[in-house]
Amino acid sequence: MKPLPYFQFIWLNLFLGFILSCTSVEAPLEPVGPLPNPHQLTWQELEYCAFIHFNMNTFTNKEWGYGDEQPSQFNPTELDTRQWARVAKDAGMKGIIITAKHHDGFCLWPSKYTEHSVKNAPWRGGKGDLIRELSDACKEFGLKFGVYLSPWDRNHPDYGKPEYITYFRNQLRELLTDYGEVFEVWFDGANGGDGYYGGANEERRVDKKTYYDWPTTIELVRSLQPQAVIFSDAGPDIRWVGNEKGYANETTWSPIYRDSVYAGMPDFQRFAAGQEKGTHWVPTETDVSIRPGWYYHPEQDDQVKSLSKLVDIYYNSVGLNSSLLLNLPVDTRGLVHENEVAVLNELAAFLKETFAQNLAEGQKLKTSTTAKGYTPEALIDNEPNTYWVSHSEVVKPTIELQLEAPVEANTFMVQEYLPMGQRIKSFVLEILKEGNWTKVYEGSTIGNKRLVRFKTQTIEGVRFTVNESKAQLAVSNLGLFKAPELSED
Ligand code: FUL
Repeated sequence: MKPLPYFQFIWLNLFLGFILSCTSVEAPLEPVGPLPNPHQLTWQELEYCAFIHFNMNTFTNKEWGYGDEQPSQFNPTELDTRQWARVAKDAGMKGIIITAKHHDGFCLWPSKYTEHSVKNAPWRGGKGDLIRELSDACKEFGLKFGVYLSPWDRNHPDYGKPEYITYFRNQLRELLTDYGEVFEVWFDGANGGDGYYGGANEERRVDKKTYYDWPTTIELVRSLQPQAVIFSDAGPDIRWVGNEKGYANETTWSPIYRDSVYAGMPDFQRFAAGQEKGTHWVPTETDVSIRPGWYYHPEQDDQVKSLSKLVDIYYNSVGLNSSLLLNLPVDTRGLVHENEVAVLNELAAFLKETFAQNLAEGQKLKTSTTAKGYTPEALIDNEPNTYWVSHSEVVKPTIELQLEAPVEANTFMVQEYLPMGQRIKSFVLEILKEGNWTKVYEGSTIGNKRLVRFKTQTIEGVRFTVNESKAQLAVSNLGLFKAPELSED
């Protein structure tokens, strides 16, 4: 059959939409699984958090300590977790995740199960507990608090044997019992290799699939902190984005075939895009450091990422159905360095100015289809829990924003209503300028949030067309914004 000319096709759709909205019998909106659980939904709203790498490596100027370091080397001079929390809060971040123990095995809390911790460090006369100080600071500043506990331990003599798993779980129990509510537990996929291992100085390889018996550890987390989401390559709740550069995939499905993934698997990158037909909801988290290293190195003081780089990362993580976990390498004083503070404040000001005013609010919306009982106004009511639904029969549904007067804009935002599942497979964005429609972007998935940037121009409208979706659309928010211009680096 010959395809219909475009205008006839649009009219046919509008007509069909009209007929359908007049019919009284309509099937209720069915969820398209897999679906997020309530804890994942809460996490999804955070979008932007701080990762803090601060531990023994800060003092040895390394990225990966071998495990033979001495607690006496850990001695920050001005450690102030309230400064970290204030910086994160001012930056617009919603939580902090701290490296309680990195691969070298040194513990930032006085664990009962090892001598390799702050209890034998000169800091605070051996009475310090950094995890306590940080969890208190997070509470004070209204931030969520999360822990990174390295499964690999290059200090522990039992690493590689079953006894180590008991040790690892004992530590996890301490962290998840003694410090109040934890929002995220972070398990690194990097593990196994050479190390000190209590003086053995050898290479220890583990079977990453079986050694850790993850299901039992996951149960332990669930029993101690049921609201916490668990991050690892394999989830179960949040997955790695597949790179440490700050960029999510253009196509990012939150569902994956979770049962075929395990933490530390070598070809994990192929899971970066997720899978349209995946069996479990496991959204991505984009972890990236604000400097080249995860840990503080004085020689990198002038290599802090620029505002325009961070903005690019923000759009390519938060704006690509992911969340941004931006690492701040706390320095040897025990403070977030001034250079970081300066650019984080610039980023906060940029984001505030960009998203303060949704230019779509109060404007007219025309949709090619609206299912009975829903209204397009739900898209611009500033309410995340209301949403608009298209008719299941209408193909290529469109949402058109008709501006009362032309405005300068350069950013478009759209969000799917996640409790009903991720549906959109591909879309086109057009702008109306001097009466003509021009395509500015063609993309794939949406999910939690899609941000599209286009050249700053004065426009009369925007048209969002979904070319392909798993089912009828359930869209919760739509926005048009004008971001301030950025100077190139
Ligand atoms: C990696 C680790 O090996 C790095 O040191 C860092 O902690 C990063 C977040 O994850 O896999």
